Amino acid sequence: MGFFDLFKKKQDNTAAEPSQQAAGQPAEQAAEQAAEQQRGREELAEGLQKTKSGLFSKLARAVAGRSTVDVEVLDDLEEVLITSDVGVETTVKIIRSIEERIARDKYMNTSELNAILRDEIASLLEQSHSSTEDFGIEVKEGTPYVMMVVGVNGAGKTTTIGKLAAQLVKAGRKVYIGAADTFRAAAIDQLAVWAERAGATMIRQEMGSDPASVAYDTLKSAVANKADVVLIDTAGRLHNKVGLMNELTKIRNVMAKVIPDAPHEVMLVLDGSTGQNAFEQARQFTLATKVTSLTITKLDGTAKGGVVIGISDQFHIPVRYIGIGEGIDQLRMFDRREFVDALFGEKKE
Ligand SMILES: Nc1nc2c(ncn2[C@@H]2O[C@H](COP(=O)(O)OP(=O)(O)O)[C@@H](O)[C@H]2O)c(=O)[nH]1
Ligand SMILES: [Mg+2]
Repeated sequence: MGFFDLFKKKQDNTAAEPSQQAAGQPAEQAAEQAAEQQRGREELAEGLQKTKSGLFSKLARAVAGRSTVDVEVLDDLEEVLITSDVGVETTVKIIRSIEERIARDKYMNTSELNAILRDEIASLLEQSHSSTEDFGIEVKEGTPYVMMVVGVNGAGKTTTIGKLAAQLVKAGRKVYIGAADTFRAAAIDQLAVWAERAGATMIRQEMGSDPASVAYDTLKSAVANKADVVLIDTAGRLHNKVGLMNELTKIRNVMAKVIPDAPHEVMLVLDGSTGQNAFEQARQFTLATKVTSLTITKLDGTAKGGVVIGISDQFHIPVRYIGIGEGIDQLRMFDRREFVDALFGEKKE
């Protein structure tokens, strides 16, 4: 995407937000936003640096000294993708698609490989936001939008909720957070710290209390206080599948008593640095409950960023957000173009 497109896109967004437009000069503001978006891209590229350099050095090795994409190059490419945690199924899909292209065009130069890979990967990823307003959440006027956040311990649920709440509050939304991970007192306190930093209201009970009861209280309170968004933190104990399924089902059922179509979103948080383990967690959780979106955390400091591609493709669940650091502003709305641009460098037009 060129600078002009960037500019244009931002202007469109501004037009959709009259309150912001009134606050400043539209042209100046658009330029400022374009600059901010550029900073965002740089930060994303920095966050994905390890995945990028891993992938690139492997790709460079795969094509070294070869000019055409032949069977050997494809074999090596397959290995590169698998060792970059893209996953076997998705890798096979990508390779097959490149083979079809070669069969059609008869010949493919290795120098074209990057661009082709970028297109293939982008086409495998689903776009998960229709708008960047409200940090990608479709807030409905009148009823709180309820998101239940699931995932194993340590995946980054609480941190992600805190970061997300901060963005929503920044966008002018009233956010309620339910501390339904009642397993450890420290978990509730940690969430309380995040809620305060974000400027959100947290609803809690004693440690050890029923998570479904906390969720119920949170929704009741959110409705009474006309909140825009409710984020429900949960405990991710994977002691056994049936136990997890029962607990999540119970929370869901109780929420539906307050708001019939809640939860509107069930977001599974996965630690990207765990690579293949994240695939396994996605398998477990999708069996236990209906998962509608994903957040992949800790992509900073890992070379396993390929998991984003494989998990999104294999489970047909869009990636909503990615975590690229522990800081409050280090949660990004996932954008497939931005993601491949960050991995492969911006496309030359
Ligand atoms: N580097 C990095 N660390 C993260 C990210 N997201 C979460 N963490 C860290 O991962 C650890 C576990 O996070 P937490 O939110 O408590 O996980 P939970 O058990 O699923 O609630 C904490 O130390 C977080 O600071 C991220 O995107 N990048
Ligand atoms: Mg937690």
